[in-house]
Amino acid sequence: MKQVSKIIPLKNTEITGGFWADKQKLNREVTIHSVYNRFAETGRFEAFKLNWKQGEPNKPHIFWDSDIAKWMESAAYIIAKAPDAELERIIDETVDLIDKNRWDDGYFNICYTLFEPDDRFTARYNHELYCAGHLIEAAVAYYNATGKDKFLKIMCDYADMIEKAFVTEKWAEFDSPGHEEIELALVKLYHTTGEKRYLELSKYFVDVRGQEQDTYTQAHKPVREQDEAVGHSVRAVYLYSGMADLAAEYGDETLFTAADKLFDSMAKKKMYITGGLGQTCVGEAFLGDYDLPETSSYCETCADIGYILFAQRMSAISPNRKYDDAAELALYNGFLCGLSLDGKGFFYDNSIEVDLIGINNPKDGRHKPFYPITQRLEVFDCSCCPPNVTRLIANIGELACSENDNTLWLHHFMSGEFRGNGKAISVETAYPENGKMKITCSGNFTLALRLPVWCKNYTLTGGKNAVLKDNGFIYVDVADGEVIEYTLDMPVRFVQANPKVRQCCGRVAVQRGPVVYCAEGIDNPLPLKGLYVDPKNGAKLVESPEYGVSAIELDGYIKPESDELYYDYDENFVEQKIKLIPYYAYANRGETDMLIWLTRK
Ligand code: FUB
Ligand code: ZN
Repeated sequence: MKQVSKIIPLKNTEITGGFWADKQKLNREVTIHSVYNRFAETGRFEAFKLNWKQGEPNKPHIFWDSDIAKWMESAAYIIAKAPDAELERIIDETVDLIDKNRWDDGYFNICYTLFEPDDRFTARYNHELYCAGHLIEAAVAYYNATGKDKFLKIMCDYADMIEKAFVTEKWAEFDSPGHEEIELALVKLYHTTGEKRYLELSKYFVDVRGQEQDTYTQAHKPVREQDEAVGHSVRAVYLYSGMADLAAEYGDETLFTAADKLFDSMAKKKMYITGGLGQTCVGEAFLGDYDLPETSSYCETCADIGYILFAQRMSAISPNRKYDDAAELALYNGFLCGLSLDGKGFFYDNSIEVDLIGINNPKDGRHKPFYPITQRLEVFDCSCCPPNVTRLIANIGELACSENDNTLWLHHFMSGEFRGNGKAISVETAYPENGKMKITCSGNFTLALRLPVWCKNYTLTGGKNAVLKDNGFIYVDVADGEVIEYTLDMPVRFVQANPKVRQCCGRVAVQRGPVVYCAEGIDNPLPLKGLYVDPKNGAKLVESPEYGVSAIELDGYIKPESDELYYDYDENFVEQKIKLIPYYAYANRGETDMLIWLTRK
């Protein structure tokens, strides 16, 4: 199996305007600093001094290394595009602390150094390799952004120590990591240093997985035999991303085929309409196929981030719109919902339906069902999501394009410059507000444009020999200086779920382009399930600059008032306008009911 294309890296991309430029501006000016402040207040940066004493506040936690690592990675991507002395100072200070407090053999881990120095690599679930992986990713990002290699060398020493502990000297007391992450990180370290041993170490961790009989950490069977996404959702998508990386590097068809099956297991049987992943709070995990509860959804923001990164890898290896369409659903809905419009608040778990009566019903205290939080928070005890959000937004340009010798693929639509080898494109678009794209080409090559499966009509002008291939991309030959006008028709669509999704039977969701819409109680009469929609009535766009895309108004219905609890069915309805907003924008106006799946008249 040969990798068809390679991702165009951040350094060869510029986001120049539109939807994602706005999100990156908010990320750069507000979110990265807000997360820094919360992490400083809670002692996460202080913890790197390794001088916490019993009885002091802010006792370090086993994954604080990774929280700060993801923050540093985010800051590195921001610095790469917009130099920032303050961000650089913070990273350099933290790197100095890592250097000062690491072990002579290269090991670094705050909690083990402080609390269990004799127990390194004895407890599979304690996140040492997860934290090491995120620190490696941060070091790679910082080196690529600044050329500074101190952090990178520190993490190479740590990776070398890990290789000794797990492979050459084998004194570690477990085989595969309890939380996947290091696999994909080691491939990045290999790409940056050219040291093949890091690739081999990543392959070791992927190949050794499967004998622990542990579904929660996807260690229930060898990864090449896995065909269903199970267990903890974030662990899963990080593992699958590592599998994709290794399939590409080794041309391993079996590994790619397994990764493809796992992708389909999520995209076709376990993904919410929002792209959300993880149906249950129990283990932050997947449930069975088509079992998609709404008020108790889990849908951790990190899970969608990992899924988007997994899809990006798969669609570079073997360009196919199925990967990008599913990633786009997660990107514009399940992922983006994790961030408040003001850039300071985050969802850790994301609701698919908010029913405040159900949530606030008096409970006997013995059994209160799980409900996701209804308002975003600025920081959590377990704060993995906030710095994960900042790093994806800061690096969003890398989602756009991949290339090989003669073709450039446009996977995700955003205004920007994307420079490949001997070929480049400049994209101007207001996507996802509309589907119009003006693509100016530099060089003579084949341009491959994704045609989302939701798009039934499109226009394409410019170029020659345009052909839509089975993988859902339109391939068109372009000449230097040529301008391609590519427009996706984006009507409001009413979407139904497979009847096997028992929770959604008889209801419809509303989508426009990649954006899924929802009704909030603040805009509509309650109960929201008492709103009836008729897809035949069409829909009206309502300009809503505060969201970045239009809101939608439907000519809907409600039932006339009645004092009866039950009574004979009738066809009596009262007309009722129904206002819908983008799902990613819900819960920005206070706590209120929210519904995606609307009752069909
Ligand atoms: O365990 C580290 C991170 O914390 C996981 O990826 C998240 O699900 C949260 O549990
Ligand atoms: Zn998270």
